[in-house]
Amino acid sequence: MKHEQSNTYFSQAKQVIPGGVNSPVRAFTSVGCNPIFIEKSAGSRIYDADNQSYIDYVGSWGPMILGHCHPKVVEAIQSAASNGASFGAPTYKEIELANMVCEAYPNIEKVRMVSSGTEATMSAIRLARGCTGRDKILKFNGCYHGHADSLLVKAGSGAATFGVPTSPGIPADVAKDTLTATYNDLADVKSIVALNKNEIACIILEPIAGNMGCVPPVEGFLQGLRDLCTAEGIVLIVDEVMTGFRVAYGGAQERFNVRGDLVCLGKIIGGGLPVGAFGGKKELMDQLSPEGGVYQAGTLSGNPLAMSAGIATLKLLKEEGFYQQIEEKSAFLEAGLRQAATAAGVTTCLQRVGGMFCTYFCAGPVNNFDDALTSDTEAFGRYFRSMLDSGVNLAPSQFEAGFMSIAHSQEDLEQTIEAAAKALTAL
Ligand code: HOZ
Repeated sequence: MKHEQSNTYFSQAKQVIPGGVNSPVRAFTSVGCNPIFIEKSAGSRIYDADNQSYIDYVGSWGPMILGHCHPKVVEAIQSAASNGASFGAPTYKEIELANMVCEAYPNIEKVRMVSSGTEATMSAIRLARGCTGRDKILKFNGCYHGHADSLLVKAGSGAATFGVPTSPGIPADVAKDTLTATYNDLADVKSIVALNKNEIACIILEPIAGNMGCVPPVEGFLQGLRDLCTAEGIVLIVDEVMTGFRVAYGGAQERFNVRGDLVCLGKIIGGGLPVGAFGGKKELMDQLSPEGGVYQAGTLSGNPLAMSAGIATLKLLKEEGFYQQIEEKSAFLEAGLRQAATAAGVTTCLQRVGGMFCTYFCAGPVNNFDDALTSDTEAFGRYFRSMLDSGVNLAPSQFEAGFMSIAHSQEDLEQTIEAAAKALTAL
């Protein structure tokens, strides 16, 4: 495929936007080609500036579980916009979405809306620190929780794609309070906690890591963290920005039956509009300002357009059989991709939970970030470019997850498998 218009736009963008993009992975740097500029979308497809169509498995990095431009979501946004784009004052829609979130997550009794996943995790950590009076936090190598200073340490995809584990610009004094452990290694966590007794405010994790590809928790890992946090008075923050309403209506916590003290949400709850949220039990959440002393605020928090898109989206997800259909589509794709790799004689490791998946170019299994780094990223780059050329849009980094939507048709899936067979054979 030719990308003349996209290439022209990219040159123009680089003049006025750092690297030509407003979020680094979008620059396609690690896959060895220029980014495509998107003009429009519908259902399972996006269309670039050269009017070429692609079956889309990025889905705005997760939110578009209904596919693009679902008529009910579009209508909800249009109708909200006609009443006003932003007030900086409370609206009923905030209560409606908060109720839906609380119903879906029994450990969320109160929820605060923010404008991005980064704000959600940053604020949840501040709350955990405020509630415990402790400064240190523990995160996992390869887990990404947005780009707040204390969380941009060994942060997976965005940073890993560019080979910078921890960003310059993070004060050493801030980074020193961020401890890192190996994902899926409970013994490692226990020894770090023992070494920092009564000093750790929270443990934060992606319950299925989606910023080092797609790494499910091994048996007992989540429950082990839960027990450890309870015993040590540590706040367990489950970052479900990616997995919430994605791998089940109640997210990974429903799927694995383990509950955090605080939960971060984003992506799907905004139906594609900028949103984030964090919530938990009343005792913790009531320590937030104005009830309590932990400050957190935002002009666009609870924005009526985002609330409306989120409400419309969640209503559709509640329909009978929704997640079963996502599972079936994803399982079909997984089986086809595995078969294509075997037929081509290429060693791959496909990992998937519900509608979230990743193909690594190594034997696997991939249980942590070091395992993910064994994937042949050059091979991934060639695979990515061939798929794009065949009209399939994958995330432009080995360390990101792919996302299925309800709009992907059987024909889309078959076309994707065919494209993969071609790409893998040519590797
Ligand atoms: N690494 C981010 C998603 N996991 C990238 C988001 C974006 O570029 O929009």
